[in-house]
Amino acid sequence: MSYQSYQESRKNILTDDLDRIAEELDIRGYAIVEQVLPATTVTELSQHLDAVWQQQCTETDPTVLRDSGEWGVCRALLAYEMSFAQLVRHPLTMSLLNRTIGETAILHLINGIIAFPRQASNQLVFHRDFAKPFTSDQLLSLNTFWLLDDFTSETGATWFVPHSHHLSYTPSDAYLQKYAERILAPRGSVVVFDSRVYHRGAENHSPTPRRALNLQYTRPFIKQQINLAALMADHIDPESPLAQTLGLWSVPPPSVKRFRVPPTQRTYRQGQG
Ligand SMILES: O=C(O)CCC(=O)C(=O)O
Repeated sequence: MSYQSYQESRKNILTDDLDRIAEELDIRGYAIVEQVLPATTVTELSQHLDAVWQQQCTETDPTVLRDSGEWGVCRALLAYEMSFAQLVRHPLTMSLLNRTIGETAILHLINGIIAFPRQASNQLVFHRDFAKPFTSDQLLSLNTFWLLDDFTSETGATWFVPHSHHLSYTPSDAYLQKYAERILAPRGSVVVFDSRVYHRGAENHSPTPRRALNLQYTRPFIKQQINLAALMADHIDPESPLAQTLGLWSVPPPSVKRFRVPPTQRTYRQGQG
């Protein structure tokens, strides 16, 4: 295809699917990638998610979960089941992080989202996962949203508002409703999104729960939703790449004395950013 090339404009050339994902992420704020997880992995992770949810329902009274808007939100999955670690540093995620936030990105949260049939949830309202009253010329936060069930209009596929990650204000309800688009994709897909893009869940009209895993990554100087670094410290090798992604290499020194050690020994390691 021919196009007119201006001296001041660089034409984006796509050489592989990662280029396509990165371009859509930049321009639209999200991209869908199908057939990432094999069916056996989806089944295994779905079973683990169901088990963790049962456990979290015994730890916190379901009435409290409902009243606090936590119903169907299964937090800090990794602290309950290490199998979820395979998603934390999934090759697709790492490639995208390296192109966007940088390789020192840390995991901000790892939550399971269960949309039970015909049940209200806090996720049904348009929101941003990184809702801060400022914009940045560098990407600060990125999500990978793994679909464990088919996302259809019946099961309550998520709505996204393209381009809304660039806005410094919240669009009107009329705009959000008019321009939102649905993620219709099969289980095993992943939706990669800029955490500033507006999105919302939808009511599940099917007879079975609709499950997904939401992983969010930020630059390492941003605090985690739950202190995953502390929670996981005794369960992983502190020198492993997983430890870095869980935030164990970007811990503020706990005292003046611990700050005044050689920089190579600091708990907030050199070069983490
Ligand atoms: O469940 C959904 O479709 C949306 C989930 C969501 O908005 C979130 O986890 O931030």
